[in-house]
Amino acid sequence: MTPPPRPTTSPLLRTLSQLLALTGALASTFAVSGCALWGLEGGPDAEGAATPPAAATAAPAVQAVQGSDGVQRIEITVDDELRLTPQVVAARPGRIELTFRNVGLTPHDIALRIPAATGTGNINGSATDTLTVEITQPGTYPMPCLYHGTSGMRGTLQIR
Ligand SMILES: [Cu+2]
Repeated sequence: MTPPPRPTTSPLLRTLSQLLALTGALASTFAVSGCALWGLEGGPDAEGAATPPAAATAAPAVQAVQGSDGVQRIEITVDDELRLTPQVVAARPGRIELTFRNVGLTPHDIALRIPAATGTGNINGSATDTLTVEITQPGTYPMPCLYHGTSGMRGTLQIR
C-alpha cells in the first residue's frame, strides 16, 4: 500500500498519491459491481434464486415415453459434473417412472416434492435408482440433489 502522505511531501507528490487512492477506490467499486455479472443465481457455488432467470430454464424439455401399461418412463443420468441429463423432463399427468443412473463416482440424492416429499435416497457411483410417482396436478416440480443443491445441481419435472 502507498504510505500516507507526509507533511513534507511536495504538492505534486500529494496530488499523485491522491490520484493513486482514487484509482484504488475505483478498482474496488468495479470489483464489487463485478458480482452482478453472475446475476440472480449469485455465481457457480451460490444457492441460486428462488425464481431462476429465463435463460436458466431454457434447457429443452425431454418428454417421458409412455409404455403400453400407461406408465411414462424416462432415464436421467447424474454425473460427477453435478448435472442431470436431461435437466428438464416433461410428462403428462399420471404415473411417471424416473430412473436415475449415476454415471460418475460421486453419490447423489435426488429429491422431488409433488408436493409430498419423495426422492431417490442415496445413489452411489455407477448405481441406479427408480422413482415412481403419481402426479395429477400440472406444474413445475423441482428435482434438486440434496447433496449438491447449493452447487446448482437440480432438474425440473414439468407436468403439462
Ligand atoms: Cu448430487
